[in-house]
Amino acid sequence: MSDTPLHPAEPVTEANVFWFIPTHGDGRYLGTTHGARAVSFDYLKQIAQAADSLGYYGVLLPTGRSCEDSWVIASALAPLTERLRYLVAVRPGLQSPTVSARMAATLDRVSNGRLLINVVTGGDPVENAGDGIFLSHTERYEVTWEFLSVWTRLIAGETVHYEGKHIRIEDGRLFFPSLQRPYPPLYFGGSSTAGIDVAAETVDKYLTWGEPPAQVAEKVAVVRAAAAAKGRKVTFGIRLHVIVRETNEAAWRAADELIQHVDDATIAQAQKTFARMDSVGQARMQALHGGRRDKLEVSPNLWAGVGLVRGGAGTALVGDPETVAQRMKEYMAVGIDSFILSGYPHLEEAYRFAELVFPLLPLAPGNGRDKGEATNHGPFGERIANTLPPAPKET
Ligand code: FMN
Repeated sequence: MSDTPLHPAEPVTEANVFWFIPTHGDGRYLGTTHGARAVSFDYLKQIAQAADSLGYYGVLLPTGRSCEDSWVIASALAPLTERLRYLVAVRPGLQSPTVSARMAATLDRVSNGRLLINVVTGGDPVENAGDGIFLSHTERYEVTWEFLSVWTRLIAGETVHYEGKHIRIEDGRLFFPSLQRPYPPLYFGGSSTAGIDVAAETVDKYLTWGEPPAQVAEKVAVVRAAAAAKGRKVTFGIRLHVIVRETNEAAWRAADELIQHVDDATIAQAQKTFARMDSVGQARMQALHGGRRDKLEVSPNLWAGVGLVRGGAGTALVGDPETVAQRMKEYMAVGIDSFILSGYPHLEEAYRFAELVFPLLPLAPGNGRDKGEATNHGPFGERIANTLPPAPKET
C-alpha cells in the first residue's frame, strides 16, 4: 500500500454526530465502582431516547464479551425511538454470513430502515478463543472478506453459492430483503493493512479511533488511495470521547476527575491485557500515551487518559464548547464526516454535548438541526420571572 500515491484530503462541510450506548458499563469515574451506574435496560433506553430527541444521527453499539449483545439490545431499543439510527457491530467469523444477513435484513425492516452495520474483525486472541475462534490476524481478515462477499450479495437479493477458504455456502437465500437497498450502509473499524485492504474493497465508511488530526489525515489518505485503486470511494468517521465544560479549565478539571480513582496497579493490569491483543488499532491507541499518565494531552485538546484503562476508543476532546467544535472542524478538514462520541456518564453527557456544541457545528440534515433550523423549536430555557424570555448568549 505504501507505493500507492496518497490522495489529498477532501474537506467535508457537514457532519453527522452519533452517540454511544454503553452496553459494557457506565459511571462518573473510570476504574472504580465508586459512583458507578448499573447498566439496566431501562437506563440504556433513557440514553437512546435522549439521543433520539436531542437529534443525534445515530448510536453505536459495541460488541464483545464484555458487552450485552448488540443485536438484542438494538432490536429492543429501535421501536422505542423514532429517528435514531443503530450502528450495530458484526464480528465476521462469529456467525454464518447467511444468519447475519438475515438478522440485518430483519432489524432493518423492524426499525424502518434505521440500521447501519459496523464490521469489526476482533483484536483479542484470548477473547476470540473463548468464542471458539482460533485464527490468526491475517486469517480473520480473510474470513471478513469472504463473509462480506457472501453477506452483500445475499442481502442484495442474489442466491449465493460460495466456496472460499473459510466459508462455504450452498444455495444461500434471503427471503425478506432489507429495507435499505442494496443493503444497510457498511461501516468498518480496523487499522491494519489487511483491514484497510478489506475496507477499501467493500465498505462505505471507514472508522478510526481518535488519533491526532495529523495521523488521521494520513490514514484517510491511505484508505482513500486504496479505495481509489479499486475504483471506489469511502467516507470517514472518528470515534472519540468528549469532555466539554463551560470553560477550558473546568473541562481539564473534569478530565482529571474522571481518572482520579485509577491507580497505577490498575493501569498496569489494563496495559498488560491490551498488550496481548493483535489489533493494530489498539496498539496505535496505546502508543499515544505508552501507559504513562504524565503526558496525556497528545495533541491540542486531545486527551489519552481514557485509554489508560479502557480498550478501544481511548481519547477524548477536552475543552469549552467553542474549542471542542473547533477541534472537530479540524477533523472535518481532513475528511471526517461522522463523529461517534461519548462521555461519562452517557446520559448526562449526551444532553450536555448536544446543548452546548450542536449549535456550533455545521450539522448535516437529519441531525439535531436541519439546514440551520432547529428541529426542536423550544421553548429554550426557563422564563425569567415567569414572563420574559431568557436572552441568548452574547458571542
Ligand atoms: N472491535 C470489537 O471487537 N468490537 C467492537 O465493538 C469494535 N468497535 C470498534 C469501533 C470503532 C470505531 C473502531 C475504529 C474499531 C472497533 N473495533 C471493535 C476494533 C476493530 O474492529 C478490530 O477488531 C481491531 O482493531 C483489529 O483490527 P486491526 O488490527 O485492523 O486494527
